[in-house]
Amino acid sequence: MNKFPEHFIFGAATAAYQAEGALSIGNRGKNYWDDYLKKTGTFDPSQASDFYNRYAEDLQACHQFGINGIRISIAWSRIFPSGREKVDPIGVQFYHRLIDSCIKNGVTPFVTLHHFDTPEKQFKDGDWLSANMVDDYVDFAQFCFEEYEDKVKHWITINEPWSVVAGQYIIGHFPPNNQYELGKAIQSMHNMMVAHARVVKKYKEANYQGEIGIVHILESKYGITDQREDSLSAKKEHILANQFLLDATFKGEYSAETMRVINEILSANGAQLELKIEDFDHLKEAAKMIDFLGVNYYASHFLKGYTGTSKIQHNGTGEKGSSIFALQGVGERVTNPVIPTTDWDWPIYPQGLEDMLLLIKQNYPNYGKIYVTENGLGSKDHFEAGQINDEERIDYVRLHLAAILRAIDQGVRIEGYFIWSLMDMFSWTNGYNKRYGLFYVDFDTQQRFPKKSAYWYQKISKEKVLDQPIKNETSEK
Ligand code: BGP
Repeated sequence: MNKFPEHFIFGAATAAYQAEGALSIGNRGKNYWDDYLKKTGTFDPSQASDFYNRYAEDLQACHQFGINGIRISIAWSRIFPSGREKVDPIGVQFYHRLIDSCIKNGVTPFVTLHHFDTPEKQFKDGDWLSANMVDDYVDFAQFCFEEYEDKVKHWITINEPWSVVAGQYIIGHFPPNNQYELGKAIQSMHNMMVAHARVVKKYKEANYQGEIGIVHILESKYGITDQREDSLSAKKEHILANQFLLDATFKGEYSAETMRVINEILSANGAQLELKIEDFDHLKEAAKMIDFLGVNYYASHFLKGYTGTSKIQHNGTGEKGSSIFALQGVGERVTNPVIPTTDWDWPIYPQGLEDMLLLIKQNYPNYGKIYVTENGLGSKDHFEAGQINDEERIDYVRLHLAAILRAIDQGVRIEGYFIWSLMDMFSWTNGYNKRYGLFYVDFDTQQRFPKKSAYWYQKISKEKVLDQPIKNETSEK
């Protein structure tokens, strides 16, 4: 079937720090990126896409282009400049105006409470490794529920715990820029899941009339060959990056297999994990209450057995072929010669999305429902006489929407898709030349231009039918 369900959301995604700019407006407090980016001088986030001032225009464009859902995030340090206690009414009012504008334009807001932007104070106190941080985050979430409950009916607790810890403690391109600290990464993921669970409980126990979920980045992992050591590496990376988090989200505990592999990874890296009994009380209760899972999907990975020490090189420039990713006690990501990659070395493999959606249905039958909350193509995009012919983005999105339709046909409950991103934005570790938007942003003037993909998406959203068959290469054989 090429047809989407009647009430399917054709959305687009943003995140506060990547879109808003306006970093010195009101009493906004810093988050952990501000000083780091200033000090390293890598990229300047101060303008981003100026969404703070231009949201009304962007939401009108959503309305015009049939985009009926948007992911936004609330910047914690705009509400609580020091992360706790004292509220800045200027920040609070900004999000009222933004949310009102979504509603006025018929664009359902999905609001994320933490999108990579811990306030500076909590970051300095240890970020997700600190118990105080978790308490402060729960208070912030509760404040937002009380403040915006009559307008926001879809809440996301945390965006991509795996990416946070991979960036902070494994790859080292997010502050505090630690590398290969697998122990801290796993501990931090666990603590984020407990924080998530406490927030889900607060929301559901207060009986708010809306739904709440979490967003995980879920990339499928395959052995590059059928050899045992390659499939084992794929399995290990899957357990580390996907299964650990899915178990916490929907089982409220880690399965015996998860714990066995996590312990193997920890011991290969000379690290340990501290799990408290009461953590599992929270996780178990929240697993029964959660309403939906947000799946972010860009790529899958092909793994080869690896016995060396960790070595990682991040491709933040778009120089194809420059990435390295090998983890001690896990495996090495390698290029699959028959799978295309982006200039940033991300394998383009829509089948991996279908496989992941089916895995969720199979292994976590209480998942409720799924929104694909991010998917899109980062590319350099050429602006020629006011036109951006981003055919490759259209192809990318079409293939991933086809994978979603195939999963729906096989019984997975998927209720929406949010393209990353609505307009071109600031990319945390790639700056401004990695563009994802349906709308091109001229970062000198902040003028917006619809790309060819925006017109294509408009048509799909209107007709609710994909314009090509949904079969994949494998099923055609
Ligand atoms: C996701 C994040 C987004 C966004 C996107 C693209 O992991 O949730 O915030 O940045 O990836 O990533 P990048 O900008 O690194 O290409």
